[in-house]
Amino acid sequence: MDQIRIKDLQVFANHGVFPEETVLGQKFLVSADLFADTRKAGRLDDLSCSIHYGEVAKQIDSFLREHTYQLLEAAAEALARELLLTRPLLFGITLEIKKPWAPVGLGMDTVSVKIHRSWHTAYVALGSNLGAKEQYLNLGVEHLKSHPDIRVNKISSYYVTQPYGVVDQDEFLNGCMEIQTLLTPEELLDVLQEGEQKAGRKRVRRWGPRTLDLDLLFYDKEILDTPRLLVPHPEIEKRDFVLEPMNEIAPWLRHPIHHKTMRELWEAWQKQAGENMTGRQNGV
Ligand code: A4P
Ligand code: MG
Repeated sequence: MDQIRIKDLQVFANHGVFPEETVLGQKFLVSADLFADTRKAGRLDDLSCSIHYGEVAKQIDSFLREHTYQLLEAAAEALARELLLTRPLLFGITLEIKKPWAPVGLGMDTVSVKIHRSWHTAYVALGSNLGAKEQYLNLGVEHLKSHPDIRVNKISSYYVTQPYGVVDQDEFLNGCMEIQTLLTPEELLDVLQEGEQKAGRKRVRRWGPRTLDLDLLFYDKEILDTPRLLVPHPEIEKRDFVLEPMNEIAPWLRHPIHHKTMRELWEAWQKQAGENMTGRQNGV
């Protein structure tokens, strides 16, 4: 992706672990690679289609002067987030904050912290088969909408579906959402589980009845296998209650393990279900 680069912007600010640093202040040098699509601005020669680097430089300067952090890590984290939240065309940022006069009592050019942060695209499945199902799904949607680090792009229709796995339970209402987020997958899982708690979810039986289930289906193209998180969510290809709403909001999205699009997986699921039905009717 295209980049606009600000190099070694000088900011006099008060970050540091030592009291004298926060009282007296010192010089910091800030470099930022702003990731954005500059094609339209380039073709039209129009600043309103791009990111105004003068304004960004002023924003960096005032943000770092108005806040005080002990750590360069914290200053960089908060500044990157602020820029990503307030600059609509900014997709990602590589940010380096250098401290030329770090008080370590040794000869040193600079010390710096450099981070890369960006928006991520994720898909979340919603499910309920207990109580006021539609209200619980709406609660899930509102929970994500109200989070400052999440933007909801698309919400599918809600579908009435038959229980999968444990079948001796009430039918489900299911849907899917496409979101943009600054959160990591683990942080996003925490937010999803908070939403389930808000809906009074009790974990009595695995795959059992639930007021609200929020599952992380996809996170960019990542494949994750950690004690808390499997991404893509397992068995998507076998689940009509995921494939049908996903086919509605992202038919072109390709599963990073099966390498098939949501439309292809949904069509394959329907074909298989049709064959099973015909087989049963013919007594196979
Ligand atoms: N976990 C791992 N990966 C993920 C992920 N990608 N997203 C872990 C969310 N959680 C993930 O989940 C158990 C643990 O899975 C979590 O602690 C998390 O660390 P849970 O929500 O507590 O329990 P669960 O939902 O009963 O189990 P699981 O395995 O998530 O079940 P599923 O896959 O959610 O399936 N039939 C229909 N028609 N509609 C449904 O929505 N849902 C299920 C549950 C079964 N049958 C269904 C439906
Ligand atoms: Mg679940």
